[in-house]
Amino acid sequence: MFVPLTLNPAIDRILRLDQPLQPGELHRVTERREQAGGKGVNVARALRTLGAEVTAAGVLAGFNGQKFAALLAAEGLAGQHVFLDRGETRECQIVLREGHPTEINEAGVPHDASALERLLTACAGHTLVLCGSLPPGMPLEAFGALIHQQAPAAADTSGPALRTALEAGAALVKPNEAELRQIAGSAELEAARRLRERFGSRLLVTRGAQGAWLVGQETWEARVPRVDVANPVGAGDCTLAGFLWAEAQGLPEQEALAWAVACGSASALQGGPTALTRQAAEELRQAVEVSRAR
Ligand code: TA6
Repeated sequence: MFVPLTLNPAIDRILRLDQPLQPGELHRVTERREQAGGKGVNVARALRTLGAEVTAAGVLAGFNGQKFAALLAAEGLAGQHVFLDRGETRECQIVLREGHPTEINEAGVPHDASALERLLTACAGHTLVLCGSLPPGMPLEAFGALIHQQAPAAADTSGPALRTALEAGAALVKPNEAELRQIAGSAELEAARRLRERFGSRLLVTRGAQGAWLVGQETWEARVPRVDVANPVGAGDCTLAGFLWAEAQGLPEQEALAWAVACGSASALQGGPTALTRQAAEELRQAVEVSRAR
């Protein structure tokens, strides 16, 4: 079973506006939706859609934590949670206008190692995937030790935590181009190759409409036809899920890469991870081209 662990879960509040977001202006909300959020939850959604057995894990707190668990259950997604006795699970506001998201993410609730340890004990023996930003105050050394001890299938995070994941020997990391630039100074393929040479991790680099690179022993490039993007939020999470699922089916990594970009594009096309269907991913999979990157 896959266990995507969202280190810093959130209630995602998705707001559609009547006009483009402009600082200082009044905006009317035309549609409002709340859902359990954070990258691991999206990974769990996409894995379930593909037919995998999955439980979304996270450390929750307060009323928002209760709400998170209820929202997850309402979607029929299995959850494994530890509740803190203080604080509030954070909220992320996602403002959508014509497919362009503006995200305003709160920092989250701090917690010490003991909550995480309890959670990991409950999830032992399953395929762990570490997802999203770290909770405030979590030392990078503790995150590095987590990777070292738990050997997750992948770590999808950003900034200093992404660098720590590489230093700790994560099997697979999934930066987008901005995250690659943050830690490598460039979003070029050569920068990803240098990280691979230095740290040994495989890198799944998501490139939006350009597709993705997989940088491992070999380097693969996947291209997907352009789609009309309804909501790109969470597309990278679905890309990771598609890759992990396909490799778990025994497919070679270049085919897993094709499934990965098909899932990411299908999610963006269909309106996000909650709307993703396996049929759409399968259809796009036929249109994905994978080749060795030079
Ligand atoms: O990838 C989109 C998303 O999963 C949103 O659901 C939102 O909750 C956010 O990412 C959290 O990301 P962060 O990097 O703040 O942990």
